[in-house]
Amino acid sequence: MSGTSRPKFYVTTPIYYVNDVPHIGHAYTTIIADVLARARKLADRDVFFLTGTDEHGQKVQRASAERGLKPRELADRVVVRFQDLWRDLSIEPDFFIRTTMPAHKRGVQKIFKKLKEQGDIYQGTYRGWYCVSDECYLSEDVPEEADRTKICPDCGKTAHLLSEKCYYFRLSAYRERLLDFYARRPDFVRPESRMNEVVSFVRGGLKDLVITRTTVSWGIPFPDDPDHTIYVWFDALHNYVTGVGFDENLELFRKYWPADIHLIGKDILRFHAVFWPAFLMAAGFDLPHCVFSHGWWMMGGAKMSKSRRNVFDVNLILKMFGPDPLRYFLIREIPIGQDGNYSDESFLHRVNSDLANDLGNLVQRTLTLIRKAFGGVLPDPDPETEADAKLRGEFGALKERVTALYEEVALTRALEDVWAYIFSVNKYLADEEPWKMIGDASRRGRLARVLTQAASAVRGISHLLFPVIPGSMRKVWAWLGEEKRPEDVLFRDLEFGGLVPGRNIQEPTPLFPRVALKDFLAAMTEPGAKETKEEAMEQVSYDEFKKMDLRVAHILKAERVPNTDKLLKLEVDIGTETRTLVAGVGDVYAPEDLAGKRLAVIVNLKPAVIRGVESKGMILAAEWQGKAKIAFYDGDVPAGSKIK
Ligand code: ME8
Repeated sequence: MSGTSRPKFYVTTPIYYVNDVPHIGHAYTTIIADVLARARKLADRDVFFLTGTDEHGQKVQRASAERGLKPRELADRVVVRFQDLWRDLSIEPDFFIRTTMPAHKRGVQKIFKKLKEQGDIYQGTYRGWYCVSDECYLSEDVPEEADRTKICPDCGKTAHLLSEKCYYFRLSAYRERLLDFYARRPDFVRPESRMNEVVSFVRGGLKDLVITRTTVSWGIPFPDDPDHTIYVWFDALHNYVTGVGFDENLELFRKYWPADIHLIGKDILRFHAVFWPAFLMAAGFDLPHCVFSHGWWMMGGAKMSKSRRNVFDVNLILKMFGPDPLRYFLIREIPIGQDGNYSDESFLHRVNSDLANDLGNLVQRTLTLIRKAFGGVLPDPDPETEADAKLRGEFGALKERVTALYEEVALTRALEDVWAYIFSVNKYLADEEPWKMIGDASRRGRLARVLTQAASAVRGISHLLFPVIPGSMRKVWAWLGEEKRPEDVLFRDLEFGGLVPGRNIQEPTPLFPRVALKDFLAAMTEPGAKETKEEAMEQVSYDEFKKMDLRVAHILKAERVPNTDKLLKLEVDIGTETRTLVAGVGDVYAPEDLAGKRLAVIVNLKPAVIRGVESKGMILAAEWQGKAKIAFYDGDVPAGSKIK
């Protein structure tokens, strides 16, 4: 690829919370970013692609306590799940940032110190509701006699009243500058409809922002006042500057900042399009070029999310199909910006119809014919006829359009255009009927021309599709006897006639497996398949199992943990002593149903403090349809009996 003056392109995804494992929604944003990064590289841009994880805050702190882990331990486990999934989906970021990295923490502290010194930050007290699920302050004003809890209007979970000392960021002072910025840069937020939303929000007036917490210890200490930690969102947003070198690799930072595209889901638009530019203005950084907000993947009419339990196991699809069908489906099915509904039927239709039938068959048919007719080596062809020239000409126009559509982030349309061309090539073959020419010596030159044309089209199509389905398209180039990989050739150097005569064309294997709907539905509806499994199943030795002290326990007393939806505090007799446990089963079992019951408990689990109650052990229960099901012992098994 060419010299040093290539324009840069810096693309980011949100950094994802590590309270839970990744699902299809996270995969969607990250696949779009990967496709853009690959397409820009082929357009000769110097690309930096950043993704990562958001590891601090109350949500992660709480999720780790529920599992009896330290926040860092939970983060270390979950981060691997993200990294593994990205690898399995052929997603190749240039850097994976974790907000627990020391360089990130130092960068954030440096920026906050500067903002404080220059008067953008001041001290105060906050009183209002906070939704931990969204890590978000509710905007409503609080009356004197307020309820302690309130339903969060965004996610429907319970928000709790907070009253704590904090630092504020003077966001209100940035209203005019923001409006002026939006007016100058109407493309700052895309799609356009989202820009309008942002402008009317800011026009409506901006309140100063709470930016520190005193009741959340799992965060970056606020400079010179370590009783406060930085509110997780303002720690997280700064990953976009620290992940690209601020302030420890300034050469890298100067090269790539500002970001060209921050890709996000529409749920977090305000943070990126209002608060983030205000912070950057205050800190004196250049502003990003674009915040691109995409729609939501829904299932059964609701946004897919782990907390709603309407996500399916991405790993199952990967096991059956490899990465490319899912990448293709997510990009092709809905234009970025709109919401889309996932169904197993629509996924499989795209695989069987678009990938296996249209594209897979074209590749298979063309290469197999070349092997059959010429032993895999194309001889010199006859000159082009009008139909041959038309196929070539159409490719030239397609390349112009598709590369422009990649540039505009119109990825669905780029794929639609490539597919229209695939139809043309399939029609060309149907019209020319090369299979009827095999063995006819007088038509050898013509046959060579038709197959050269088809193979050139396959080669070109594979190059244009490379950003979306890289693994399969690399295979096609290798079968065509190309010495280079698609990523080694720039879009502008791609020519229709790039096939060198005399090269050896390989025997293709089926590119995309065709799967029958009933087999796919059966696999997807197996127990557990709809839910992403929490941990990869590792084998354990008997010695490891033996370390767990499992006992029969008798429940003496059960009561709800105040202000929680599903936590119960249980007093249990484990034979040798009475213990207190906290169990997340209160949404299924009422306390009065549990008193007197016998069940299995792991008694040597490290104690954990959950909502202020020390839990010394854990009850065992099955998880079914998102709810706990406890197996009770009937009869009179004594408390303390060993389970092995
Ligand atoms: O919000 N459809 O992290 P998060 C489409 N840590 N995209 C979806 C989706 C769905 N159903 N569900 C999730 C956070 N996403 C913060 C971000 S950035 C400085 C901090 C994607 O783990 C989408 O990109 O809740 C959404 O914005 C993001 O995951 C939210 O991920």
